Amino acid sequence: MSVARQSLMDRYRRYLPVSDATPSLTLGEGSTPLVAVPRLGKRFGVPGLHVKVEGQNPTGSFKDRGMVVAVAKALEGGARAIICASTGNTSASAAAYGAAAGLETIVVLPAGKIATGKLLQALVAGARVVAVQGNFDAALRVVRELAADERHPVTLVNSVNPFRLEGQKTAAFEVCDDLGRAPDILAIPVGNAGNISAYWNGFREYRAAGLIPDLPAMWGFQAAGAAPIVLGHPVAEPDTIATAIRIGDPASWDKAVAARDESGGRIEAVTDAEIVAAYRDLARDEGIFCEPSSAAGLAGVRKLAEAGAVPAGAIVVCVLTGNGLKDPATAESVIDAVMDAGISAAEVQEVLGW
Ligand code: AN7
Repeated sequence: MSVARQSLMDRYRRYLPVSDATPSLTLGEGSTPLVAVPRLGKRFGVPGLHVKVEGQNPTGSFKDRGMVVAVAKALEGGARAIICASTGNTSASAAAYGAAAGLETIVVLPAGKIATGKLLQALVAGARVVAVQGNFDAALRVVRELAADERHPVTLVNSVNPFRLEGQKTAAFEVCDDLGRAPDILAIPVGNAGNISAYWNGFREYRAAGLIPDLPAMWGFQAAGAAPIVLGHPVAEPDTIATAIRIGDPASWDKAVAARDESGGRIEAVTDAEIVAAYRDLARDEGIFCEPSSAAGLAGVRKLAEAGAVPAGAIVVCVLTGNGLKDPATAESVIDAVMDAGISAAEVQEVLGW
């Protein structure tokens, strides 16, 4: 357990459903950097562009914020085991916090559609991993059914567990604490739609507490091949390179629509090509390596800025939900080849064209 750094549950204790009866638990989650990205902002025509680097959480995604609360509450309630469906990051986080809490962890994944790093994280942490022949939506139906079976008591830690969204709302608090205000626009990828809902809750709570005067417009972005909220109906066979958000029937659909409408925001689609371009430009302009799904918000802001929809001078925060190291296969598709050379300086100079 990290001791020098304030844990997420301690930092925002007064806003969280934790009490003295809640076991303390932390792997060092939260307090992630908000980074100004002026070079990318110039490229997009958005000088006030910032990114919230959630890939710096302990398991490399924002999921740790909600998982620490959900697992601590599961422990408080006497649980022995946790279960989730996942496109990858939830399972990596559940496996890590489950291990730290001494709980058995079971994860159910869509076969063949999980980025390598995420799968390895779950397995190394000792989770039992089951791959099913179906997509995330089918896997979520399976774990809901399993969690309802009283013969095998197990706590469901998908974002339908309300403690998950409680923990995740702390990212909105941090954005406000760092900026001294809310951004004008908060741009975020949308998959199961829990995170956009959690951020909206966080901003509203901070305003109710008198800590910020204004709320941001919430801009959510789905991948074009997995855009049920944009289309207005579930997608039976979602398909995108951004496997983390390959979800056709989001559990928090209504909450995301409410966040959009109450904030005067929008939920739109971006293509895989737009996602990959933003992912690559972020790394090359700013040195920040996010996972492809995480770049959906950036891709959306770029597209809407080109359409003239970003007001001049706006402070825009894009949430980078996960770390690029999780998905080496997509990285390989955008990189230049390694240059081979002999061992002498002259031979290295030759391939460098010096
Ligand atoms: C990097 O891990 O759904 O809209 O099972 O991993 O709250 O679902 C992951 C989702 C964005 C979408 N970015 O967030 C899972 C899972 C990354 C993600 C999302 C996910 P939600």
